[in-house]
Amino acid sequence: MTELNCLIVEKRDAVALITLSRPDALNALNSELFRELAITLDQVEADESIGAIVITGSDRAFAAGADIGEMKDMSYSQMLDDAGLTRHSDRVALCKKPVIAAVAGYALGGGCELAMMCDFIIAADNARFGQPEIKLGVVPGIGGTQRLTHLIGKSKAMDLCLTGRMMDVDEAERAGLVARVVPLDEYLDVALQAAAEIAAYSQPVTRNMKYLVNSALETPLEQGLAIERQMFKANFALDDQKEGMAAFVEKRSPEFKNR
Ligand code: DAK
Repeated sequence: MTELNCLIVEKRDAVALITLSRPDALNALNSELFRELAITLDQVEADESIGAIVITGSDRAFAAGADIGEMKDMSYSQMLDDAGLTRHSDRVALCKKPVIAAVAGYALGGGCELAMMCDFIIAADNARFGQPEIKLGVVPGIGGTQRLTHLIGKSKAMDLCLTGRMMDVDEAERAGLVARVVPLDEYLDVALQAAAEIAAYSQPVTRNMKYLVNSALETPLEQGLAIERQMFKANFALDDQKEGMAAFVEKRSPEFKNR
């Protein structure tokens, strides 16, 4: 793998564990980190032995937002250039393999947005989420008004975006932002365990599953149901469908071959 300054990347059997690592800045997201994340995801996607990904930070912070020091003097034309900070900022949302965010501590601004780009969030009981951009004189830029509103509804999204307040993990779970809340000393293991479980399934099926669930947010119900029905039928072109159903009938564990 490429030498990395802002990430630690480990392979845990069929799971890639990506740890954001800028401890002096609470993992603030700078252009180097976004670039490294994009390169890493390119490599992980190309590696057939990896079936799922976990992105995590530290116990104190998943990420406290974009790097304000890097961003503060940028001009409008630099922003429009789609270089540096803006270039790779949505790469996680485009990842074809399942991605779990394992969040502890602060997930603010771009940090909350990065967690929402993942497929689901497993949070430690000290996690805090928010979109504090309003306090800096800007609106969110990578999903804070859009994905957040899809996930938790207009009223709470307005509350968070307009006041810039943080919500604790219980409120985040009630609101539907977080899939599971676990004690701080367990959140990473629980996320890795969930990722290992997913990685053992058929990769073409997990990829289609992501596509379908994401489609539900963007297509009318009738259209979404039609796509789902077609994809269900298309599963029968996969050896993995034959294997999965044969294994059930033969009362054994399936061995998926990703084809
Ligand atoms: N950027 C840079 N440094 C940060 C940082 C950040 N976002 N957050 C924290 N740090 C640094 C602090 O400056 C401090 O550094 P030193 O002073 O020690 O050198 C160190 O991390 C520890 O932070 P604190 O001393 O402040 O720690 P506290 O426990 O007192 O407070 C805090 C923790 C998370 C409440 C506080 O640090 C804080 O409010 N941080 C800023 C949170 C924030 O406003 N985040 C939103 C940033 S705006 C886009 C891409 C991305 C974005 C938008 C568009 N495009 C591609 C279009 C995203 C925008 C944002 O995220």
